[in-house]
Amino acid sequence: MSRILQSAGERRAETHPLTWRLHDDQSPVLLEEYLDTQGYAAVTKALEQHTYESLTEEVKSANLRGRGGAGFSAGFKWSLTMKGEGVPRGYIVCNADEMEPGTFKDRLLMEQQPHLLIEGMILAGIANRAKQGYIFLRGEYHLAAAAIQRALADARADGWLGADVRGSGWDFDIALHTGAGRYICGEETALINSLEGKRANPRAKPPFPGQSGAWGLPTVVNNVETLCNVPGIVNHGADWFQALSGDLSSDGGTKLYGVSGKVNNPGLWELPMGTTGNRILELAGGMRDGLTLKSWLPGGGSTGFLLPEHLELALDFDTIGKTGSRMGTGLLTVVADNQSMVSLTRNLEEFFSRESCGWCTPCRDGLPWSVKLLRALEAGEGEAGDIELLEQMARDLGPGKTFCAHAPGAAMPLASAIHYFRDEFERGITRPKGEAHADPIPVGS
Ligand code: L3W
Repeated sequence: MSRILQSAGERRAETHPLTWRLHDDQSPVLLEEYLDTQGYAAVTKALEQHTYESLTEEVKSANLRGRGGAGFSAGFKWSLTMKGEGVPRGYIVCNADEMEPGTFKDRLLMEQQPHLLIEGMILAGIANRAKQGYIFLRGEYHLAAAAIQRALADARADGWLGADVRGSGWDFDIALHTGAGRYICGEETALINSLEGKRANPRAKPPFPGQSGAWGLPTVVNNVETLCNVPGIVNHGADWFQALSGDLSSDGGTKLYGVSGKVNNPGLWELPMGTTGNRILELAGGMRDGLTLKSWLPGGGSTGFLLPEHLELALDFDTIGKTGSRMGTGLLTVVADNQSMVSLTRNLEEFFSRESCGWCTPCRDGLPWSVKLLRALEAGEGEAGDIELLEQMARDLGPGKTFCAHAPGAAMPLASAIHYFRDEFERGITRPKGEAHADPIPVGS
């Protein structure tokens, strides 16, 4: 389900830069309509009025932070690639391998507004003097693939891609690359390896991709939503982008927030960055009849569980970061009072265990071990010391112990579930063997 729940009448260009063009019937915005609604105006402006450096500077001062989940400054990433005179070099890679559990925002943008993404990539190409862009798309996203292929062909036919873009003397094209269904390909260096035709193992960083990425050349890897924000910034300026979040957040812009789980009205909304969880849950129509919210994940399986009281907080990178969790992708997964935290955590760790590339020992061996312990607790067959062992494992999977953020991401729901709901884990040791517990979550759900 990639449905934006504000109607076309409510969305405006000045306040909903990502979604204002979208149709209520979810059909894609085609080239002609895109051009009629300021489409590709930012590319024309950038080619006529910007240098590589000034374009990067605009994105940097807008404080555009990566919408893939980590929130790293997009402008800073762009400033890593080599600037100045010389032949075009390097690559722009759009990370469209959206596999974060509970996350479905990039699909909406690609299925319904592929030209916005293409325009953002062209702008990134200009700023970083790249000659080629790649969209690394999650393999299951068939509708997005079709929408992107059509948009690429239309943009190429109209001179926005290919040799001598709009008579500028600069060549830039984009290729669509579909993945084969691995979560780890969302990790940027694993993605680059996969793009090169290698096994998707993450690389050690540094060097960061901006220094040495695909085929050893400077490579900018940005998420779909991040790139879709760039045309607005170039058209209207960094101050306009900053002002979109008003007093709600020091991060600029809007955010595609969403909710899944046992709510009345699951979906997506484009809202000012820093909107509270309470407001987002209200838009989702609250919990389904008879259910109470017990916990929630702020933005994917690799974020930490929070409590209902945290819904009062601004949902932005720094504020949620202070709770020990992360905002991640900003798509909330709600947990109702009749759901088991042990089952939910086991389900997530099973996912992370299956998706580990197996390169680093803590991740390869630690994650299956945590699943084994969680399964025992779920079945009421836990033993004294299991919870302490799980806590130790969450620490051993944490930052700095592995090449990439996969294991630290997996450690977040594990550590936070035990921290906030220890009693549920303890019941896995103390309750009579084999006794069922509330609403177990089946494997693979
Ligand atoms: C230059 C520095 N660049 C950091 C860049 C870095 C990257 C970005 C964020 O994983 C989650 C994780 C996984 N100079 C830099 C620098 N950068 N320091 O900033 O880096 P980082 O390390 O904070 O996070 P990450 O490696 O990007 C973040 C999860 O991603 N994941 C899959 C995610 C799926 C989605 C989705 O579906 N939307 O995001 C896979 O690993 O679990 O928690 O660009 O280069 N000093």
